Amino acid sequence: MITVGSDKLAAWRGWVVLARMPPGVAASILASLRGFIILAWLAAMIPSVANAEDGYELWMRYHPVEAPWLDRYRSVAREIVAANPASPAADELRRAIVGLLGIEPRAASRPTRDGAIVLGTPESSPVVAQMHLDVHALGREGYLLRTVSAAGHRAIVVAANSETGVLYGTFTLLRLLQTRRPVDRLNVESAPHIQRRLLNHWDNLDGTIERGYAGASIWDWQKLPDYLAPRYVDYARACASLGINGTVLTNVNADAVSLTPAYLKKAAALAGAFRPYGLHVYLTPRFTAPMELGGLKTADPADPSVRRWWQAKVDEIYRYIPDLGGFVVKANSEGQPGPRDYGRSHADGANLFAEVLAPHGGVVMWRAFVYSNRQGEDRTRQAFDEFVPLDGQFRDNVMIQVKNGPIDFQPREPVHPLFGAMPKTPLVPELQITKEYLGFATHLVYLGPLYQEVLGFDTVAQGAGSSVARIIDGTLDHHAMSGIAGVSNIGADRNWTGSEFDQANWYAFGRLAWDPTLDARDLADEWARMTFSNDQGFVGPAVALMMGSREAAVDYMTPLGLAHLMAAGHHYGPGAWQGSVPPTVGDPPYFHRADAEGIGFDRTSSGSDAAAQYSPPVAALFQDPRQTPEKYLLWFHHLPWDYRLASGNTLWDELVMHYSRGVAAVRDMQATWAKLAPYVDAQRFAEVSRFLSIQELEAQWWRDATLAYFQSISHRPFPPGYEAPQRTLADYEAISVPYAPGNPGWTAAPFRH
Ligand code: GCW
Repeated sequence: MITVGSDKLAAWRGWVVLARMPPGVAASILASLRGFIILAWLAAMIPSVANAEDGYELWMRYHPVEAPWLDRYRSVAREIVAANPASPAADELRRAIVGLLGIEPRAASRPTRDGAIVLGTPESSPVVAQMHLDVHALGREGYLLRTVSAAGHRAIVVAANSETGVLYGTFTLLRLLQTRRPVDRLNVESAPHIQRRLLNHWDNLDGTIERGYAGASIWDWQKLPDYLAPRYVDYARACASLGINGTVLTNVNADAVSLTPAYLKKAAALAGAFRPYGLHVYLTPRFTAPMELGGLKTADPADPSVRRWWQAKVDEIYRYIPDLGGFVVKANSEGQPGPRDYGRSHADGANLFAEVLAPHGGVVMWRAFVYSNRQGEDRTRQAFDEFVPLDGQFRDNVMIQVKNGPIDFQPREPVHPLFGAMPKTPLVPELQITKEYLGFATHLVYLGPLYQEVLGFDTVAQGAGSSVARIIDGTLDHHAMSGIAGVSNIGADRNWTGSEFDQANWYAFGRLAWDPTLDARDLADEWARMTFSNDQGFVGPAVALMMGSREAAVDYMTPLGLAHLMAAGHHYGPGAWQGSVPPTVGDPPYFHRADAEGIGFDRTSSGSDAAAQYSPPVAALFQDPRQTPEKYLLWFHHLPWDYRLASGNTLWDELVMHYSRGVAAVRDMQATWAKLAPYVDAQRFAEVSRFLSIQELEAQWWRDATLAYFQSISHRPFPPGYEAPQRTLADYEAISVPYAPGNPGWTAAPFRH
């Protein structure tokens, strides 16, 4: 295919437009300098499926607005009144107005005409100060957008208590324009529900990313600190556009080298690039760094020399990065060192860091992702058993970071029983944005519904209405601190996330971090409009496709409460048969427990009793297979193959139906997407199409391989109308994926000096 550079193409289209105009008009346009801007903009106005886009712009895609919105929007965006015209907010607004509306807004120090947009805080902007707006309740990061009369002119004011708040408000105003909402009578106020809204990058210093499917790390450690790639600023813009205010630069499987002066300088350079966007850097200390870097004999948190070492190290870090957010720590988990190695508790370990960070205002996010691989134990129980007794023992600046479910980012899990069980400790939910267990970058799985399911889950910890959202935002237990973390899916791929639609997962995470009560469908709608098209012919089907995609993946991977049936290690593709007999903890057969009688993990009182870790009303539901929601059925119960479900079907038949439905759903997604070609540029359209073909093949692989295996145990026939697997179980078992990405081996993190 011949591709034309987009600027050349734009110029060409401009000439076409010009040639169609009356000669006098064309000449006068060409005569003026502004004419060139108009020309380029007109060029971009012509929709063309040939014009390739590569996804780099994300949802901050300021392409021309169509009539009738254009005139309405132009009339409110003729002038920018900003105390600091070079601020990120003013810069973003200007860039967006030029792109969206094809006009160059005037920069002014006070409104001189109708249609001004005033940006600022009461402190920074005399114009805002004169409006006497009540910004107090907005807090440090909230903002308001209001249509006002200023200096006798009609204006929109974006006001906040900080420049970051102004930036967030500006992005909200832009979202309204990008999604074609009316902006003539604005009255919007918003403040974040959660204070620390973080991306967790699992990026290694060698440029690889654990569970990363979008290429190498975007942090170019080798060129830092002297070279700052422009991409860092675009990253910070994208985060700010959602309200994400923290970024953990490095893998929780930590490398002590990240705390050496050379690397602290690199991290400080990134922090400098992010600072104007309100984005704070966090680091991941390795627990044994005092030994590896400091030459101490121990890393025992009770040892005074260890404390002194950390104190000095943290003081040093803050000299490089005065506004560091704090530490995220993985300890005594999957081979990482930690306080348990010295007979100390997780509270002892967390408090060690908390004590040395406190004078600098830093926090510790201590992960609860600990589990036992001891034979006979239920892996889902351990975090609860280990952490609940520690509730109340953590210092004020410690938060416990808890994965959304008790296993590990499965397509579906019931929420982690720790939510609601540690009322004295602020809990940070950890969601995975990267799709480790969801088909990597080539499966289209919109995670908004998963996040919403988690955040909206009612733990009934303190009576009905004790949702996870209310626990984590601090309102239920009156905590002064709150946070939320998403494991990033960002890499050096041009489109950032390895696929166009995976951008939506970054988007949905960020928006829900700001307000966990938002609706996943609304977020899909916003994202689809901003990223692709506002045409209703596109938006409706695209949103429907996105909204069904997570359930499709659950169906073709792990329906009815099954979990962890992925191939070992890299987690790509099915592997329900993998493991020894009897299965070791962590192997798929350990999780599904299929045998001649039936399938599922008994976590009721007759089994591991993990159901009892939930609050009594919830535990009572999970205890009884008739009351357990079917989506969690085999998570909590081992049931006979002929057990009758609500539908009247047997469990075996229903399993076949779910797997088949998942494949059919992917085919529907393909058919939907095929119809959307007229609305999407060629490059992105083709990529999504090809990825959907891969997904369809792999959904079929998942269905056939998994059912072939379960059938070898259940010995039940496929229900009428349902096709048998395409190949034999032995064929599926023989498939191996030797170099699947993102799987560096998690006991790694060697110390290299
Ligand atoms: O999801 C699992 C991954 C590991 C990861 C670990 C964790 C960073 O398979 O690669 O390690 O969880 O969250 O610590």
